[in-house]
Amino acid sequence: MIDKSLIEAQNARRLAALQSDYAALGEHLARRGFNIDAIKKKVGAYGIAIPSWGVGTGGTRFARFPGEGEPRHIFDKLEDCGVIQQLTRATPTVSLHIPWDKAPTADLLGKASDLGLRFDAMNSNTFQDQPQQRSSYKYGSVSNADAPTRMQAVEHNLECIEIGAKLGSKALTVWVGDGTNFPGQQDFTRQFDRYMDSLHAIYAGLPPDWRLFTEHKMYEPAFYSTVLQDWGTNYIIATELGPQAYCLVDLGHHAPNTNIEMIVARLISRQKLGGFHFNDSKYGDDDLDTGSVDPYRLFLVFNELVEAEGKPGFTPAHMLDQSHNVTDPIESLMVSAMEVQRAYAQALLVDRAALHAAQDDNDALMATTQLKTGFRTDVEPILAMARLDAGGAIDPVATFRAAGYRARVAAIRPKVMGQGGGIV
Ligand SMILES: [Mn+2]
Repeated sequence: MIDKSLIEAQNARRLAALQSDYAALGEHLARRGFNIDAIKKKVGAYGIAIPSWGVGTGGTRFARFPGEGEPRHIFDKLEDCGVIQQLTRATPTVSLHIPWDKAPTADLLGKASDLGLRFDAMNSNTFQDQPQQRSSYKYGSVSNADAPTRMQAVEHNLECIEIGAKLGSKALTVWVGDGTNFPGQQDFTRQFDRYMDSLHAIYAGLPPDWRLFTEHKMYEPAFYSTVLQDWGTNYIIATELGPQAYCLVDLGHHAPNTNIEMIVARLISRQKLGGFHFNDSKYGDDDLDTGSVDPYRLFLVFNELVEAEGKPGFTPAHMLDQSHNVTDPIESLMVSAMEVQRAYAQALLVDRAALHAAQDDNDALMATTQLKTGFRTDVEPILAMARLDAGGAIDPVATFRAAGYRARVAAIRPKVMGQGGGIV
């Protein structure tokens, strides 16, 4: 963890400027009818989960270039997540991936408690084979034509629920790589029927206060068809499974230029939006840093979420899901968590009454201007003040660099040459 006195010293250098910027923004927002402290409170309470695998350096299907001081195991990963939370105060939870993060639950709970972290949704892994595994997932997992293979995949998901229940998790996210690479390789309908049978068995194992998130993805690792390829199929699945089943939207899992905010609105309207995997993309499932390419799209998603705030049962889960190939993963995750909070703050600064009035008047220009006004607001003083209030850093990246954390852990964590990114 980062020394508290270093954070305080770093903050002291930036405090006067922040107070001045915050006061100026407060005045500006008051003229627009917003109370800056109320916005800050909401932003400060907005948490985003860090995926355990995100703190390692990612890779592509061509190569992986390991970074300095990468985490060796789940306890190193938790420490890195602890630093991200310590500086940003935006990431109070960690999402585990089984079996990568398997460890005695008492040790996991103890470490998380020491670091001020909790556990978010559990993630199952049936897209690769593990040593000593009975059946291979080469031709699919929960939808495999072979019944014992499907059963093995179901059992793995039930084990994830069992582990998660001990850790205080309340959700299971199921993403599978099942699909085909050739027309005719599998019968679409029979494959999907097998998927549904398996998911029914997993759903039956949910504790009553748990949610099941199914995550659609258009393509990859299968490149001709994917068993759960889009939000429509995802909606069918969540609806057929029952009230504890929800759709998870990974921003990168759609065709380029897909209107994702509209998908979000549709799922909200039918009470089936379970949550998000945040990232950004240019061409496909690029897993680029959240908000790095198209921050306006992220804002438009949050515009829908703010519009739905307060609806009964509306509690979407939020996780970053991105691959860091050329940056320090801790720095990228800190910046991305702040980008999520930024989009939320900007969406909170849309004049909803004026927006609705313009929509009712068919005044397209004024309606879209209301959105732009929110998006154009520089909310950085709100985010920084929320962090400061919570004991975090005014400038997390500068403070992280000043602390020399990466060099310190690099001295005790050897470089691991590995293949593949392990990003879902
Ligand atoms: Mn994902």
